[in-house]
Amino acid sequence: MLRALIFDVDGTLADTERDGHRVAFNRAFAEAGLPWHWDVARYGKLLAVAGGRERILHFIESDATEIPVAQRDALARDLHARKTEHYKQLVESGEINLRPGTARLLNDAWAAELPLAIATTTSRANVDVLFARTLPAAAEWFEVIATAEDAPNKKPDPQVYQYVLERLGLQPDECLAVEDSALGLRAALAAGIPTIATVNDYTRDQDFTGALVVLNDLNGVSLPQLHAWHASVL
Ligand code: XBP
Ligand code: MG
Repeated sequence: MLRALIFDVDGTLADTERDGHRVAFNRAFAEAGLPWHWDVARYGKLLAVAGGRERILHFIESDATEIPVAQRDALARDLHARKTEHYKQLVESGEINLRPGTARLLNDAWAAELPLAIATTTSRANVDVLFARTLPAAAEWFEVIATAEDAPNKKPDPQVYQYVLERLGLQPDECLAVEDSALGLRAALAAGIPTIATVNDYTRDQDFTGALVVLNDLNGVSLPQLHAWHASVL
């Protein structure tokens, strides 16, 4: 029986990466006087590393080896904190919208009293500002909002999903996860949660083996359809 829906945020509920997080990283680099710039294609490759701070560290290790090893952690932490401020400003200025079908599906689940949760790798501040700007009612819709602060081991580690399951008090097979990326899918599956994929331009060609279904977006997806997909694995 399906007792809860667990949503990823970045790439799933909203297209946040190309015009949100990527731009915010570049603003933080420019502000710090660094000559780094992540274009759309390069950022797509960098998304293989989950977590913004981890992504910056990975970039330093490959492209900025002149930064002394002893300074890298602190630099990545500082840049990431500034990046979060730039991201919040971008969202507040209306640059980021929800993806098709997401608001309606969340609303339907809320109306049907099907519990909702969030399992994301991003920081809590980013989730709060996104909901405040795009879906003000949403803050009270989610029984659990689990973010980087709750689960430091980033996807594909299942930690954030395990945290959500514990907080919901549910078994993995009583839930359905909704993810946009292979990393997210692997995290949810590693926690034992049946998962549907809703892809975007960055993730379309990734390996979604194990997903119940792979969709272009959530437009037209109904609650009965979600129940049917979930029932198909049991
Ligand atoms: C999202 C991430 C995050 C964002 C940037 O993955 O990996 O790192 O790209 O946000 P998922 P932060 O959608 O699988 O949760 O800079 O706050 O990490
Ligand atoms: Mg995602």
